[in-house]
Amino acid sequence: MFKFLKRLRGEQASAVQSQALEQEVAVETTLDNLAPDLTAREDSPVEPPKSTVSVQPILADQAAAETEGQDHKAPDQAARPIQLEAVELPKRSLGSGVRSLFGEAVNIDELEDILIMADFGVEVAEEITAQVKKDANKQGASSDAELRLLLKDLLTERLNREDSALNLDDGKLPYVFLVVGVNGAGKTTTIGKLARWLKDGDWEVVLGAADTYRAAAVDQLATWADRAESPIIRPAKEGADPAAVAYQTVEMAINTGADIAIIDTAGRLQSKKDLMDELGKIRRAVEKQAKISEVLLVIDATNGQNAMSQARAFTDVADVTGIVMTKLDGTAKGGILYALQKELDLPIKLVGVGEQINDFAFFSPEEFAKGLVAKK
Ligand SMILES: Nc1nc2c(ncn2[C@@H]2O[C@H](COP(=O)(O)OP(=O)(O)O)[C@@H](O)[C@H]2O)c(=O)[nH]1
Ligand SMILES: [Mg+2]
Repeated sequence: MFKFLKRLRGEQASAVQSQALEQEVAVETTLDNLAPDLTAREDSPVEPPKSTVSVQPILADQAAAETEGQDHKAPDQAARPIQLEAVELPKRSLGSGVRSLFGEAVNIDELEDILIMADFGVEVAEEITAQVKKDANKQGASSDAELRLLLKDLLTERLNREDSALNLDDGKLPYVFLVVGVNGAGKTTTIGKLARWLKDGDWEVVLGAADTYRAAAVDQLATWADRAESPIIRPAKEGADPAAVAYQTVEMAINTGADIAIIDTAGRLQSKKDLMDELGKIRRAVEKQAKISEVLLVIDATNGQNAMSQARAFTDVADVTGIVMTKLDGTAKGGILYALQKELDLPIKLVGVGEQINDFAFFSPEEFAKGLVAKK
């Protein structure tokens, strides 16, 4: 599991602060500094009480965050160091959200067609099938179970990337996530689930309803904000400037000492230029105060090959850092995930496997591949 840095709060925080002030130590916040502590923790047979988890003084000087074009509003932030702690987010699982490719025993002669039907794409299907055949010959694998295992291992290996974790670990708070994608892709739902998940991990979250064109969209995010017990910045009126909402969301996160601001955007795609202008304006508004940690592109897996052209429309105009693939539960065409990650050369970071609050997870190549080859 990934470990992420959030603000240390409460008594622990004040204890660390006074300790830090006495010693007048300021430690650069990098994962390297944390590494020895984390290793020690993992190796210890009994988990130490929470108060000792990461109570070495890790101080991040927020005002010193060397983000380009940064223009921090709150001057007192400069004097106040932020203390961070490394945490894991609660476990969520893909569960049975991924549909198997095989209704019957694996027949290697049908594999290519099955992969094509699952939207892996023709070339990929051909290439994977050839590789499975080659490996099967080499290892003398021929039983159903052996072939499933071969395919699972192959897919897992090929889907594995170093950059699939969310960018929540550079310690420059608040982290800001922009969430983009066409209408109906699952942006608002994903934000709600993500906010609840972070909240369960004791993070403080602020949501921004920068999809200002439809009152219903704002209300929908507000409902999720309630479920996630997190504040929301709403536009003053329908059609208000999305960039202003984004600005205020980050401002609130800074002023309340929240860990993360997540900004919902409109999915209008009238023209590339409009989209670029709007997202560019939001980006600049955010960057007046903080760095953007993630631009998450939400893609509906049930759109099959259309998902690819949709994704391109966004990756061409926004600096997308990761993909959220929703509605995997609703499709037998899970191969689109593979095709997207490869063709766009962007990591799938999160997946949605249902409409309920816990129906999503970090993308795990192994869990996903297991789901694809599972026996029904
Ligand atoms: N089955 C399923 N439905 C989803 C998932 N994510 C979102 N939805 C549904 O998709 C619809 C559109 O979602 P919404 O978040 O409003 O999309 P937005 O327009 O991009 O904000 C809603 O009915 C959601 O409940 C998912 O992972 N699985
Ligand atoms: Mg929405």
